[in-house]
Amino acid sequence: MRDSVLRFGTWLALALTTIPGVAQSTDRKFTAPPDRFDARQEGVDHGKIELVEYDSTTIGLRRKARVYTPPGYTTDRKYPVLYLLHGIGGDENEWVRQGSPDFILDNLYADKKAIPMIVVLPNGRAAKDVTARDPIPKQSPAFAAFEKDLLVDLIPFIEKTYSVKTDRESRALAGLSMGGGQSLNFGLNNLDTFAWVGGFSSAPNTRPPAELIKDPEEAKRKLRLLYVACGDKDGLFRISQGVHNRLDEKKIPHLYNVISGGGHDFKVWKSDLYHFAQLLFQEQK
Ligand code: FER
Repeated sequence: MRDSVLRFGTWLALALTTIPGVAQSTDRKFTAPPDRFDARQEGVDHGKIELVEYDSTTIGLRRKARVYTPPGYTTDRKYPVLYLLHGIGGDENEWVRQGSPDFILDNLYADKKAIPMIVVLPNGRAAKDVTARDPIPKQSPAFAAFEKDLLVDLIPFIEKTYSVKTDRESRALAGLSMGGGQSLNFGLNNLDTFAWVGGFSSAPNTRPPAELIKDPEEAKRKLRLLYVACGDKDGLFRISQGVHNRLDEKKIPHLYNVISGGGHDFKVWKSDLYHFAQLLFQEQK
């Protein structure tokens, strides 16, 4: 009896992982990045990070962003673009100071593990008089207002300033915590602009899961990648769990990466960038 129960369990587990449309999201296993994946390595070509300023018609200000161009960036080629967003305490410098996005990508290119791309690191707090020191309720509307600034001001600025591809399949949007919530909210609300979306440890600014995707069929058709990840020791874990459950319910393909023992910190977010960047702008391996 016990034996047959066990065998039924094995059969069920196999069935769940092989029947199309059932729990497809949890199949992929993400391993920890290798040693020094985020370190500046000798013998590897390096990209550049520069500071740009653009006119925000949305906010009525000149606003700053950092832009990473890959090693050997040339106007003879057109590159896809990842817009990578920060958290509640950050700005355009947060990823650069704490997340080593340039070294992570330099090292991936050197190993031919990622398609050369431009990474834009905006300031996602779109307001005249709100700072990282303000309480969350004052900051939240500024993070929400960034949707318009991004679509109307920043993306057009990037596309006229850099040698980039401008179709939806050449734009990705991802971010950490508040930026993860922004990425899910803005990305899934603008599938004609973004085909690749990632939420890393997304915060409570994430729309309620039932409201995130208005048209599941459109999402299935247009999304090339939806990556949802969180550490299981993160106080915000339930947000990503809720999004994942809703996506499963609506059978929307996505990758769900639960980082075992992971907290709300850059150890997790650097690992997310390492995995997410390898999946971008190409057929899934
Ligand atoms: C909250 C807790 C945390 C919240 C936002 C955060 C909007 C954001 C954290 C971060 O960006 O690191 O209740 O509400």
